Amino acid sequence: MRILVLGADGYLGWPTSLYLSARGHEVGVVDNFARRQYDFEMGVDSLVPISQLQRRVQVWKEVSGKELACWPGDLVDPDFTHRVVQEFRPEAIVHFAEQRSAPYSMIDQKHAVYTQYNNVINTINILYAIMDVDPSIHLVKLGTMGEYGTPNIDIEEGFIEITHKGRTDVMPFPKSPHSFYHLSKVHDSHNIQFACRVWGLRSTDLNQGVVYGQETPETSLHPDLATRFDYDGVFGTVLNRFCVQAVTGHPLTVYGSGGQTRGMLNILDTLACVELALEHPADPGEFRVFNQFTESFSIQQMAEMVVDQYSGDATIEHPPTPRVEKEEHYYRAAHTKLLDLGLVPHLLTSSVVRSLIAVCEKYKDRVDPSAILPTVNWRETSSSLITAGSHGPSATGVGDTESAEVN
Ligand code: NAD
Ligand code: USQ
Repeated sequence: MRILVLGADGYLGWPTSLYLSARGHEVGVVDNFARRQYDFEMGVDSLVPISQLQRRVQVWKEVSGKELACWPGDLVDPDFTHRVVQEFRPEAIVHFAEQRSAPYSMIDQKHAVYTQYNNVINTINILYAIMDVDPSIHLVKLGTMGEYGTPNIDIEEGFIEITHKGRTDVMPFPKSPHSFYHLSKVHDSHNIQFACRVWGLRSTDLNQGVVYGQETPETSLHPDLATRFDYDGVFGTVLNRFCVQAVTGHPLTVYGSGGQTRGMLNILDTLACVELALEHPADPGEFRVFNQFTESFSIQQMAEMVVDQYSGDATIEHPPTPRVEKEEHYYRAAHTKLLDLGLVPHLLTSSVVRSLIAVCEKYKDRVDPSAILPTVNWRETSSSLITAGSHGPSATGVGDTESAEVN
């Protein structure tokens, strides 16, 4: 299959590109390096060193004999997006290319606007490019479980049958997202569903949970093929962060009571789920939603797992949550559709936690302790990014970067 991977320089896009290439697909990779720019802005870096995209592509060719067609550029630019789709002529597009941090989207107005503009507009550009070039292209879009929030009822897989005043219909499941970032995914879902309904496009929305892990069989082949690993208070996700905190002697930062429950999955399952969606495409006109996670845990449970598996002393602290979220709640979300297609999950066993801790041990000298604590407060309209060399919102500069000139 000819597959275009958007956001291919990122945490998940890069290993997915290698995984699909290794399986004999022709893969094109697109990225505007915005993610690297956020690191510069915040004065932080990936725990695991990463090479530039062009170097990664070159090393992959040396290691595997396979080529990746490389398209540096910004999907917010409609001409660029159209040209890539026109010239590469994919049968499927996997779309990872968004600003994906909830705290980043809550820094201040500029970052909220940047996030929604970047994510919503680039997705609209992709829909137009597909419609103009080849409406049979299957769009596999990364959404998020956080679109649903934490309602006091079971979460269904995308849609719910509602009977209202004696009439019944199947409607999108009600959304109650956690942040301006998560809201951007809701807006994307609506736009994609609309394009499927009105233009007959085909799409799978993968409502993914929080991902953990760093190594895949392909990225482990050479140090220059490694994918990024974020641990800072803005981009680091919870389990990855807890492992870094344990190995650096920092108390594990369970926000609030830690009863927040989230769907989780191993990075290896992200790759497998994307492959399953590609192998079993949506029908023309179909907008399909898969809930892409394998297990759910409370934050407190995950912290305790890390403490139990770490060979040294690790402690847990409970700072007040900087977010506005329920700290104790009901959580039961359906996630059967990918299992029905054949997903065999990699579950969060003790040995998986230990292997994640081992990655963190290997690179712990690269950790900047000042980047660990959260600085973005959901209750304020302007938060400081207290990292090396950065002193508040005026120093964050997202609107000053070429890729983010949106205001
Ligand atoms: P990431 O930030 O590491 O990667 C995203 C990539 O997209 C980056 O390399 C960035 O430079 C690129 N990008 C952003 N805007 C772009 C644009 N306008 N044009 C071209 N490239 C652009 O994020 P990730 O963790 O790999 O996540 C990938 C996707 O999966 C995101 O859509 C995210 O919302 C979703 N997701 C991630 C997780 C997780 O735990 N990491 C969980 C659920 C869903
Ligand atoms: N949390 C802590 N301590 C920490 C970090 C996080 O208690 O040090 C808590 C948060 O308060 C939250 C939960 O852990 O309740 C998850 O936070 P997170 O930062 O790991 O994940 P989140 O902000 O939800 O975002 C991540 C990805 C995002 C993706 C989402 C999937 O960054 O791209 O969409 O996971 S989901 O959560 O299912 O929406």
